[in-house]
Amino acid sequence: MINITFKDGNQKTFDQGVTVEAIAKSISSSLKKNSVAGYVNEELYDLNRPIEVDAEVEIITKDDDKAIEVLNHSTAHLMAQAVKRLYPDAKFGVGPAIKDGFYYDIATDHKISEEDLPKIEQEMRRIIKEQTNMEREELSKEEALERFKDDPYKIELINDLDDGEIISIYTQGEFVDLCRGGHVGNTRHIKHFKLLSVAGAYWRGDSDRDMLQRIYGTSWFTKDALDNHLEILKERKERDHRKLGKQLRIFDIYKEAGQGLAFWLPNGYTIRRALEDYVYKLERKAGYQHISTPVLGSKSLYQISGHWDHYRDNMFPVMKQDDEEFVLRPMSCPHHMLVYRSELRSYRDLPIRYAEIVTQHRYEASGSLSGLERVRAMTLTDSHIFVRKDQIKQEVLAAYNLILQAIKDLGLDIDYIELALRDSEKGKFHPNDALWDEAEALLKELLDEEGIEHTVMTGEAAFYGPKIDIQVRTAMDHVITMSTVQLDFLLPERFDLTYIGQDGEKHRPVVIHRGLISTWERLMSILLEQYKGAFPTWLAPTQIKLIPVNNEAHGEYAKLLQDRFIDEDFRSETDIREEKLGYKIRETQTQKIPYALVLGDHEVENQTVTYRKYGQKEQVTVPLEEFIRLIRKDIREKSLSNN
Ligand code: TSB
Ligand code: ZN
Repeated sequence: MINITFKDGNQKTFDQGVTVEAIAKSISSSLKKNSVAGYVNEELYDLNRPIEVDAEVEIITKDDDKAIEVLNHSTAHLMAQAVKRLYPDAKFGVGPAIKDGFYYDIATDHKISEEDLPKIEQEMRRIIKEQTNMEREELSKEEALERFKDDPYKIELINDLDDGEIISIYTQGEFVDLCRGGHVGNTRHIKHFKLLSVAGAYWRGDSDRDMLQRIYGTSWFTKDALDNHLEILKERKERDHRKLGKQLRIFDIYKEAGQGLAFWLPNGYTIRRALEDYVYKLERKAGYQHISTPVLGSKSLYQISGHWDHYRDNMFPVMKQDDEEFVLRPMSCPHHMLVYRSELRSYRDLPIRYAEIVTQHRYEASGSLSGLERVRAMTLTDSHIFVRKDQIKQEVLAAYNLILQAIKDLGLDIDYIELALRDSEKGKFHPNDALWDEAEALLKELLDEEGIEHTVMTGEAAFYGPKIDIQVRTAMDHVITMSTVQLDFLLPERFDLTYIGQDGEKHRPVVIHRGLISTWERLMSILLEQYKGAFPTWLAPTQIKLIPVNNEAHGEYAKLLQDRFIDEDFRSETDIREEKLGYKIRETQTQKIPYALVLGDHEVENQTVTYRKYGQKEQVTVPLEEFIRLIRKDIREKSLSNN
C-alpha cells in the first residue's frame, strides 16, 4: 500500500501502482471523466502511469491550463503514429505542444501537402477507435540509443541528454517515441482535433541542417471549443496584414529585391503620405522641430555612440570606400547628437525636440521577418528630445501623452504598457550601473506617480537605457512594440553634450528617444489588421468612387463632381469601365472604399448624390453641397465609422 496526500492535505491509501486515473475515480466518477493527467510529487504524470511510492498528488482536470497542453501533446503523438502508418519511411524530430495546438517535425520522402491532412486525420481517428494505451518505459542511455538506432534525429536528442538522466519512451501500439511524458494515457481520450497546415522547418532551427516537414494541429476537449478556435483562426487569417496588404495593393515584398525589403504600392504610399502630414502637424503643435539626416553614417560615429559595441549584430556590414568606412544606420540617434552639439546651448534653450521621419536599416534574422511587421529597411517616426534633469519627467510624460494622442486619433487598441529594464546579460547593455539605476528609477517613479498600469520586463531595455514600450497584439497573436519612450543618460556622455546652466557652468543634458507610432512598415501592418483593411476616410487611398449608371448620359455630371472633389482635396476616382453596375458597386466593397456614389438621371436632374457608405446596406440621397460637408467632417474628425 502507498499513501497519497492531496493538495488540501487529505490522505488516502492505495495499492502500489495506482494511476492518477484510478485515484480520480475513487473520488468521483465526474472527476475521473475530467481528469487529464496529474502532478505526482510535482512531476507531470500520464493518466495511466503507475505510482509506486508515497506521494503528493494533484489531479489535472480539463479546466486547468496544463490540461490543454497535455491533450495537444498527446495528439502530436497520435498524429506521428498515423503519419508513420501512412508513410513508413517517416522519421521524427520534435513534437511539442504550443499555444492552442501542437506540431510535429517529420522527415519523409513523401512531400506532405495540405491535401494529405484529411487522410492523416482519418488514420488518427482509426487509432482513437483502437483505444491504444500510451505505455511508459524508462531506459538507460545505452538502451535508448539501441532502441532508436535507426532514427538519427532521436539519437541526436538522446546524446544531448545528461548522463544518468532517466530516459523515458512511450509505446503506443506499434509506434514508439522518445518523450518526457504528460499524456492522456489512451488515444480514446482524444476527440476534437484538426490538422491545420504544413510548413518547412530546419532540424534544430539550423539552416545548415535538414529541412523537415512540420505539421501543425490543434486539439480540444469539446467540439464547441474546437469550432470556436477554428473560427478564431479563420478570422485571424482574414485579418492577417500580409493577405490584406496584397489584396488591397498596399505593399509587396519581392524575393528578387531581397528579404525584408518592402515596396509601397500606390494605395499604401497614399496612406503613408497622409500619415506623414498628420505626424508633422501633430509634432509642430507639440513644439518639435523637423530635421533630415543621411541614411549612412561613418563607422566611427557608431563607435562613439556605442552601437558598434552593443548593437552590431543588428547592423549591416561596413562599406569601405577610399579611406572611409560607412554603415547603413540602424538608428538616427548619433546623427541627432551631432546636430545638438553643433551649437552652444543654454539652459533656456531646453527642451530641444528634434523630430525626423528616419529611414534606417537593420539586419534582422531571416526567420524573424514577417510581412511589414519586421523588416530590414524601415522608416521610423523618430525623435530625440534634449532636456535638463529637472525637465525629464515632464518631457517623458509629454512624449508619452503625444503617443497616446496619436494612437487615439488612429483608433488603435493597445494591449499593454511595458517598462523595459536591463538585466545582467553581458555586452547587451552599457556597463555604467550608476546611470542605469538613476534612469530606471526615474521611469518607475513616473509610471507610479501617474498611475500608469504596466508590466515590467527585464532584459528588454535598449543598450543605452530603459524604455516605456506600448505593445499591441497582432492577428497572429504576437505582441509587438508600437511606440516607445526611452531614457538615455549614456549618449550625452559619449558625445560630450553640454549646455550652459544658470550658474554659468557646463551641464550634461539627458536624451529622450521617442518612437511615435513605430515605423511606417510596422504601423501599416497594425493598421491593416486592426481596421481589417477598411481604412477610415481620412486615410483611405480612394475615399470616393463615382459610378455613372450610363457613361454617355451621366458621364458629364461625374466629371463635374470629380473636379469639385479634387478641388476639395478629396481622393476620388470615376469608374467608366464597360462593366455591370452591380459588379462595380460590389468592387467598391471588396476594395473597402468608404463612399460609393451611383449617378443616374435622378442625381443629374436634382444635382444630388446617392451614396452608399462602406459596410452599410442602405443608400442615401443628399444635395451635393451637403455631401461635401459630410466628407469634410468625416476627414476632419478622423471618424472611425468605416470600422
Ligand atoms: C526611438 N533610437 C530609438 C528611437 O529614437 C530606437 O530606434 N528605438 S527602437 O530600436 O526601439 O525602434 C523604434 C521602433 O521601431 C520600435 O519600437 C518598433 O516599433 C520599430 N521597429 C524596430 N525594429 C523594426 C523592424 N525590424 N521592422 C519594423 N519596425 C521596427
Ligand atoms: Zn534614438
